[in-house]
Amino acid sequence: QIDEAEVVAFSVPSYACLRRTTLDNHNPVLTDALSLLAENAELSDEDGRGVAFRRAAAVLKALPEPVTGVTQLRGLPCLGGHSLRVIRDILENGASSEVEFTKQSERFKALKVLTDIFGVGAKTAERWIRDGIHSLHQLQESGQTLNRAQQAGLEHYDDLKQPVTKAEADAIGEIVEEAVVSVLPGAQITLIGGFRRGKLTGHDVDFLITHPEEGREVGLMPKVVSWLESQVKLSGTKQTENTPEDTGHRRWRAVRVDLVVSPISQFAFALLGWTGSKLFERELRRWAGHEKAMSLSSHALYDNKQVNTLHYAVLPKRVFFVIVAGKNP
Ligand code: DGT
Ligand code: MG
Repeated sequence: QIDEAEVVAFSVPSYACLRRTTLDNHNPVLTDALSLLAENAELSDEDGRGVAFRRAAAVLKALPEPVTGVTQLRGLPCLGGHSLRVIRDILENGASSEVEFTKQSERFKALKVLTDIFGVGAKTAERWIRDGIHSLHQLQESGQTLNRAQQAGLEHYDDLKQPVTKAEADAIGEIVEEAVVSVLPGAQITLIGGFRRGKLTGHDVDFLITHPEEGREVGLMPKVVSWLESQVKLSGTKQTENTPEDTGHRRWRAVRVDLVVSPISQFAFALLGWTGSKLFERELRRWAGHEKAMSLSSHALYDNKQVNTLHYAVLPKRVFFVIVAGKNP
């Protein structure tokens, strides 16, 4: 039994955006468990619980060493009774019964499989599950009508489930850059999302597009999309066009791409707002609002006491798609 006085106690700011957090953390078993419960809550339309588990996981991610006992967590923010129960369970028994139960549950497994299809959200998956659809096979057999995104998602399911590497993100960056400068010379693209935070893999590749001259970016997105459609086939059949020697790492594969266009006057806010993580952005906005009486969005930052000084100029322009791409053979 460890003497309580010898136990390291931690201290972290309560707003996640005020903490320094590294890519790797010292408590992956605990943070994975809490993240799984967060995911389950989000997929079950329980966003409040989802955020609570995300916040708890984020606090553990910020700790400088592994947690060995719950007494070390005394006084830490964002650790509610439920999260603490899960943590204690893991520290004392090696696993959390709730996490293990969730992982094994048919409902969670079905929600995961179905929402892993590009274009399928929690609501749609929920409806399908109510209709007895729990697997891709059952979905295909069911005769459910799928929209275009979902059809592409199903067609490229295995590809899209594979994490995107930084090398692939860079290769896609070159294609997107070519598209963007072809339709608007002088336009600039910036890698955003997880890769901008230094992650080595991601579930998609996110880019922010702007032009140094305000207004030139208007109408850009449909042109970029048509260029890509004509040049790389957004959900085409490039795989079958591989020559026999062009297999292996150079084969074509589908990757999720998320493009955001911003006028240069909003670029800084868009860059900050789309770099993530989702929890970081949420906390930054909460901190701005509660502590600074200011409103932060991906478009602007304004002082709540002088609301009239700044207006939202335009609505966000954003498009998601699946790009079937690789290095040109
Ligand atoms: P990933 O792709 O799984 O490696 O991780 P991230 O962090 O790249 O996440 P992703 O791609 O879903 O989103 C990139 C960032 O963009 C995210 O961290 C916050 C922001 N973001 C995502 N979805 C939305 C949205 O619907 N609205 C706004 N304003 N921002 C969003
Ligand atoms: Mg991303």
